[in-house]
Parts: sequence; structure tokens; C-alpha cells
Amino acid sequence: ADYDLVVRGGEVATGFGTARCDIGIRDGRIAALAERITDAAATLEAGGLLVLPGGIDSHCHIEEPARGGYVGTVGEPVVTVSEESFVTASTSAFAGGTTSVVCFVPQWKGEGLLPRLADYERRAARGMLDYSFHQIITDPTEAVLEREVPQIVAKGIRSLKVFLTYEPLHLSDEDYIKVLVAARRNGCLVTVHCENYAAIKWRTERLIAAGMSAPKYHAWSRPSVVEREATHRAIALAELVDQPIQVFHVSCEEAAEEIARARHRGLKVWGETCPQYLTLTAEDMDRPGFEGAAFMCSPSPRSREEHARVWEMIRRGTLDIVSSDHCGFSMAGDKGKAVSGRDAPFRDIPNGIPGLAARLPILFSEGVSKGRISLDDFVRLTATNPARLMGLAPRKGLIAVGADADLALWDPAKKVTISNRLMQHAIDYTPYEGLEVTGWPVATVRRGAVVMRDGVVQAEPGTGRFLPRGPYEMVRPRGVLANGFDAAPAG
Ligand code: DUC
Ligand code: ZN
Ligand code: ZN
Ligand code: ZN
Repeated sequence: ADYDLVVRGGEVATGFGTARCDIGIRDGRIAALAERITDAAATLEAGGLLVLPGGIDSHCHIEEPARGGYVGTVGEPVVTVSEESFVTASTSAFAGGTTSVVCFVPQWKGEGLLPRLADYERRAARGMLDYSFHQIITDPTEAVLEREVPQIVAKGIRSLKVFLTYEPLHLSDEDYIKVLVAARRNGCLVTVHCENYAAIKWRTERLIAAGMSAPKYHAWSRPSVVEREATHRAIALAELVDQPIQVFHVSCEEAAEEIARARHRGLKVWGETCPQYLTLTAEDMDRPGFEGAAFMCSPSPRSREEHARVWEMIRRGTLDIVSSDHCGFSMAGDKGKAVSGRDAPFRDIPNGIPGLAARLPILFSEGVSKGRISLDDFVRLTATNPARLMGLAPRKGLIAVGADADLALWDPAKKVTISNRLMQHAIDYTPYEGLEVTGWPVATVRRGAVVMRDGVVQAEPGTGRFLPRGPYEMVRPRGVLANGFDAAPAG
């Protein structure tokens, strides 16, 4: 046969509307798009359903050994290894129509990068998802920036992740500048968690001293202004160094406005948001006892009014990627007992919620089904833009001849009530339990293999591939420098 698989009779999302055609797949890649393809070894009948590019989740924490991070505690850092292994995360991703992820290689303070990268490479290779890495930098010593960063870049890692908050992850302005300079020299993107460390620490101490320690005070510890301030600072310093950045998980209009202003000035600054900032609220954390902890992530979920403003920033193109920030801790596991059990003050509860499988259905339902965005917008936000910004395009992120055959067969009319069982992850809850959605993935294809059909995931552990990234245009500096003085010359 000419083709290994044909996806027959779907409405194929091209990024410019849909076209009714067949997709011929050979050796894991899309080899033909045609009105009728017959000579194939196997057929997946699309029956008029949508065929979308497989989702690319460019921000998820999988099997990440984190030391202290994601907990507000000051003091001896707690170690959490996310329960979500690459195998369970792959199952969950395929269940939700996602086929590739970019996840995080940790750096622990006082250590270099390469030993942990070697460990993480072994973990990731056990999964079924295709994957790339962001390298977290928490300790930007000269040895790390001058010797190790060029080595990880040679291995195909093209993004450095920094935190402006969390003990012990956060960087000073001085260290942040050093990372920007290293990224510029090595042709990397810098992705930034923007919240003001000192401001959150101060408010947290005052709240706890006042006896306000229940989960809902997590939101009080970090109002939008701490996010807006850090977003402004992250952008200003990136402008100074002339280094492109992506602002992670924008939760509110005022932070998005900083990005809009920067882009208006021509800066290479991109903004990501997540389903939690379109559906969850601070009130969700105001539940009896410990239950509110299930919704704790950072930045904090805001309000219904803020959701509407974030949608507007998506429509304007200021926020151009929707990722999950999947970072699951079970209520019966680290969420509930990492530090001091179910009476723990919010400060000691790990931040993060699971969302790998829920991302596409929620964005499709709340966005496309409810008329807030178009199908083309959906494809851009969930696949094409993450692929382009991460340097994975055109191998990933679009349905075109030559691209990897990563597809989500999507029933736009199917009504589903989200439940933890449907998420197929290792975490013991979903913050989206009971949410009704219209639109659901009915099959997932990863490099030509049907890895999910009607909710049943079938894929061999160890079949996921590392996606090496080379130099790419989007992260090239603009060449605009204050006084024309280059304080960060290339190598
Ligand atoms: N925010 C979270 O909620 N979890 C992981 C890291 C982060 O920044
Ligand atoms: Zn973050
Ligand atoms: Zn403007
Ligand atoms: Zn994150």
C-alpha cells in the first residue's frame, strides 16, 4: 500500500478554516492531503468529524523532582516528585487529544545542570508522548551559564525557565539579567514565572500572623498587582538585554496589558494563559476545611469578571498560547501532606493543579462552542503557536504534508461532564470535576499510530521521542540596544 494509514472523510483544520479531505500517512508523517485516498494499509474513519493537529502543551510539570519549589514555605525546602510519571502523563495527554509536551528539567541550588538532565532524559524516554524540555535555572553560576548552557543547547534544548518568586527558586534581578544574557548568546527563549517574591513573602507573613491561613488566603497573598509588577520588570530587563521572552500563565488583564504595551513597542514578548484562568476563581479555594487546596495554583485563580478580560486578551492576540501548567499533587498525597497535613497553612501547600487532559476540551467548549473564539484561533492557541514559539514547527503544530502525523479526531457536538476518571492521570482529583463541555476528542494519532480511540489509550511505553530544537527565527534578538552598546555580545 502507498500509505500506512488514511484518516478518511474528516473536516481537516488547516488553520485557515477546514477542508473535507483524506490524510495519507506514511512512516509517521503526513504524506498526502487529497479528496480521496484509497491505497492504505489501515483506515481511521473520521465520518465528518473535525481533524485537528494534536495538541502541544508547552508548559507542563511531569515527573519533576522539585526541591522546595511550588510551596511558599520559608525554611528547609520540601522535596516533591510529581506523581505524574511520563507514562501516566502520556495516557492522560492522549485521552485529551494532546500529542507533544514541553516539560521542565529542574536545577537544584548548588548543583549543575547536566547530572539532573541525564536523570530526566531517562525518565522522559519511558513515556509515549513526544517531548522537549525547558531548562529551569535557579543558580546561574558562571560554570552553569558559560559551560553547561552551551552543552544543553547542543543537545537541542532551546528554552531557559526562570522564576521571579518561590523559595528557593526565585532569581534576583542581577541573576535574571545573567540568564537573559546567556540565552541571547545561545539562541534560547527565556520563559518567566512573573510574581514578586518579596511582596508575596511579606503578605504571607502578615496573613499567617493574623491567623488567616486557610487555603483561600493563598489568593490574598498574591493579588494581581504582584503579577503585574513582575511582568513589567521581566519585560523591561528583557528589553534592556534585547532578549525575547515568554511570560507564563498570565492570569489577569493588568499583566496582559504589560505584554500588549511591550508588543506595541515592537518587543519580542509572548504571553501564555491556562484554562484555570478562564474557569476557576478565588472563591473555589473558599471551601470547607482543606478542600480549597485542590484549586491552589500560582498565579491564583481570579474572578468571573477577570475571565472575561483574559478572553479579550486572547481575542486581541496578546495571549497567544493556552497551556495547562499541569502540575498535579494528589489530595491524599503531596497536596494534603507534603508539610504538615490537612491543617497546613496555605503557605505550606504545594501549588499546582492537573490539567493535561482537560486543556483542549475546556478551551474548545468555553471558547469555540460558546462563540468566544474561532476554530482557527483554537488551533493556533493549542498547537500552531506553541510549535512556532518553541521551535518545533513545521514538524509539529499543523496539518501539512511533511509534518508529523499528530492528530486529534474531534467531535464538536459531543457533550461530556468532566470527571477525574476521564482525565486518566495519576492524580486523585481534577479541579474541573462536574464541568460540562461540548466537544471531545474521540481518537488521537501520534506519528501515525492510533494511540487513543473512544477513551481507550493504547501505546507502548518508551515510544515517545525527544524533539531536539535547533536555532530558530522567533527567538533571534531584534538588535535594538540602549545607546547602541552591546553589553551582551554573542559568544
Ligand atoms: N505554578 C503552579 O501552580 N504550579 C507549578 C509552578 C507554578 O508556577
Ligand atoms: Zn510558574
Ligand atoms: Zn497599542
Ligand atoms: Zn508551571
